[in-house]
Amino acid sequence: MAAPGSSVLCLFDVDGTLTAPRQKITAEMADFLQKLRKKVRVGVVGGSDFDKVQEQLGDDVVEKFDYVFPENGLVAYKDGKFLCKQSIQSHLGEDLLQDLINYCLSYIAKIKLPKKRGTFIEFRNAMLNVSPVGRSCSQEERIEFYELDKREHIREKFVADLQREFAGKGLTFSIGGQISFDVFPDGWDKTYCLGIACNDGYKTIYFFGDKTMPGGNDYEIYTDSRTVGHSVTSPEDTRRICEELFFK
Ligand code: M1P
Repeated sequence: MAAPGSSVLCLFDVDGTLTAPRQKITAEMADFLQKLRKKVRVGVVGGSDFDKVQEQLGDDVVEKFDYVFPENGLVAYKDGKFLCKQSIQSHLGEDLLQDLINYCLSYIAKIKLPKKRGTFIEFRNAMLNVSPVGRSCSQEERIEFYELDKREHIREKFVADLQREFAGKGLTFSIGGQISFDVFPDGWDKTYCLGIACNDGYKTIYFFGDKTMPGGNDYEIYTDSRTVGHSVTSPEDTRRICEELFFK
C-alpha cells in the first residue's frame, strides 16, 4: 500500500541503482522498496523501454511503483494505469530519422570489434538505442564489450562523431548502460518525467541514479533544481542511503 498523503516522492533509476545492469531486482531490494513505499511515494525512471523494465522489476511493476517512467518518462504509468506516450518519428520527421539511422548503421559497419551480433539499432517510442556490438549479444559478450569500451571509448567516440555530424539538429546522445547509447530529441532526457510528477504537488522529489556524471543519462535529472539528487554506486548503496534518509 502506497503512502497515500505523502509529500515526498523517491524516483529511482533502474540499471546500477535498483538492479545490476540489465538484471532482475533481488527479492531483498524488492521487499525493501515496498517497505519504503509505506513512508513515501516511489517511482522508477529508466532509459529502457517498458518490456525491459518489466523483465527487471516484474510483470506487476505498475502495481509495485506509484510511477513507472520507461524511456525517460516519454512513456508514463501512474497509479497502475497507462498515462501517455510520445513518438520520436512524429517529433523528428522521417527525413532526419532516416539520416540518423543510415549514419549510425554505416558507422557501425566500419568498426571492427571482437564480436558483433544483431539488433544494432532498437527503435523505441521516444528514442533510438544504438549498440555497436548489437543488443542480441549474450551476457558474456555484453561484459566483453563493456570492458573493451572502458579501455577504447568506442561509444564516446561514436557519440562525439554524431554530435559533430548532427550539430544543430536538436538531438541528444546519452550513454546510460553497458553496450549502447540512447538518441532522442533535446529535452527528452529523464527530466521529462518531472513535468508529470511535479504536477502532483510534492514538497520534495528525491532522485537516485548511478550515471550522474556529465554525459551520463542521469546527469540532467540529478542536477535539476526540482530534485534532490543522490549519486549511488550500486543497489546496496541506494538502499543504504534510503535507510539513512527515511528509517533513522
Ligand atoms: O538504463 C540504462 C540503459 O540500459 C540499457 O543499456 P545497455 O543495454 O547498453 O546496458 C538500455 O536499455 C539503454 O536504453 C538504457 O539507457
